[in-house]
Amino acid sequence: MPQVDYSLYLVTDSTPAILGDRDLVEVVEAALEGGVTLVQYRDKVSDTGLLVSTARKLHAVTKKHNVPLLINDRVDVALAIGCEGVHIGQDDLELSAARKLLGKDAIIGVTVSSIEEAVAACKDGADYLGVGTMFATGTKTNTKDIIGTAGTKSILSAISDLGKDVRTVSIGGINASTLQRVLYQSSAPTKSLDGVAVVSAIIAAQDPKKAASELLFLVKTPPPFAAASLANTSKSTTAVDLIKQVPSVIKDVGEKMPLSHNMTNLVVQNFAANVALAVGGSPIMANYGEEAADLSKLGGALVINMGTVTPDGLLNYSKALKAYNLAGGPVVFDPVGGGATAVRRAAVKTLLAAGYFDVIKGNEGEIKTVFGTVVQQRGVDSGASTSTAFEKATLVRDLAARERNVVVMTGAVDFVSDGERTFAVSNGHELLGRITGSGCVLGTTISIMAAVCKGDKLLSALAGLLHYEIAAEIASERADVKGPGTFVPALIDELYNLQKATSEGNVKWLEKAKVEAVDFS
Ligand code: 3NM
Repeated sequence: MPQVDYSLYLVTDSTPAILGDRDLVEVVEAALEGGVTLVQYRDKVSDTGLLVSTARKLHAVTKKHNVPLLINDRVDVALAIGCEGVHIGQDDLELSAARKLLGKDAIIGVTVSSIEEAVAACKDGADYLGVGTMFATGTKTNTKDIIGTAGTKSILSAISDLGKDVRTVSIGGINASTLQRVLYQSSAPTKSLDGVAVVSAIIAAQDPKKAASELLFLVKTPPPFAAASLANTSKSTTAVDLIKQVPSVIKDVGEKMPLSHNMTNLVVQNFAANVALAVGGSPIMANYGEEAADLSKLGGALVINMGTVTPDGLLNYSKALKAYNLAGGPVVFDPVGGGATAVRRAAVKTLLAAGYFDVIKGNEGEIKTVFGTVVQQRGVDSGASTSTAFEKATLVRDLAARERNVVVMTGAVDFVSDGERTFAVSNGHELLGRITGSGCVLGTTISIMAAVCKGDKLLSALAGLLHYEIAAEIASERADVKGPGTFVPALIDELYNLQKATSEGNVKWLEKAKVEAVDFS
């Protein structure tokens, strides 16, 4: 069988809501001209006679473009027109029967939404899997599970463990704004998606040819937020080497004064703006999502801090997140109090589905919530720790690997990981736990480092942690600091002093860094 290209898989829909009053065959032909690599004719309602005649017309145009045509569900229609294969759902004819009818050369794909279904389909000889549902979609509302990039990644890992060479495409809610992230974040270390399947992003597009060619370009191009990191193939792996690079990050901040766009809670607006300035950034506290398209083009970073989340706020965060993802500007997520209420748990899920976060920073309760563990936080505080250091490090590593980003868990010992490199940082001071917003402004600090250090997001988080926590240590030792009240201005002073000293080449303060690689062996 010739090699099938699964990059951009068009699934048709003939309903007026998607196709409008246009002719399906013409729309598919335009999509083929735009670069669609595989077509599935999916029509759940038409009579067999119409199915066969439409399929025949579609086959004529797909053949012209050397692209295989598959029929959804109906093996009889595929046999009648002699096309290249079928796609079957979990409730359709079983795979072995379809194979018997169509023969070994036919392309047979199966819809799967769990590891069990994926493993069974692979063992039964599927050529490819349609893995979904990625995101909730109006095109098909009776889907079983919304599995997101995390669920997709676990399915890819399971297939790769089987040692079977089965192709995969993701389906559900994939369009120009989600496509690159889907491919990037779903990718497991040993297996990536081969492409994406779309319905409305092409069939409902005003110009299906243009839509297809844009989507195909996006399939072949790394997402803007990952390009620098993917291009950097020589990231340092040891604590010593990373610490050596911290001064250059802080110096860069001093030179570039990157924008730190904060969509943060009511409590810390002023404090966060002061910290941003002291660290060397340029703060803007802009909570209106519409502004993000312009602000995201200024080379800075965004902080989304859901400490005082509202329905309106959530819409604004999602809008801003998408704008920064598109511009390649780093986004730091601070899921404040994420485990405190059902509303916040839902908000975390909504935001994770809305876009890509370069860094997720939170306390133990918050990071557990983002991972999906049900915890009950007491307000925005983490509450008493229930995990060992090793468990925390493992959680941070696993979440970072799942999201393909950097995760920072704050605490007496902080953990930071990009899924491959994991470090424990023992800097900081008890007084940080006695003032409001100390975690929030760490998020702001990290955003500023991230804006100038896109090639190594872990390094940017580490630079932010060390700058902030060592400043806190130095502030706490000052004679004028008598407690939390006097600690706040001293902390702002010392953040400023460390920026200034580092920019002038004095990096002695970094000798205080207590960073250790976590050994998982
Ligand atoms: N199958 P759109 S979701 C046909 O999850 C189909 O198995 C799905 O449409 C599944 O690209 C879906 O417009 C519809 O979101 C996808």
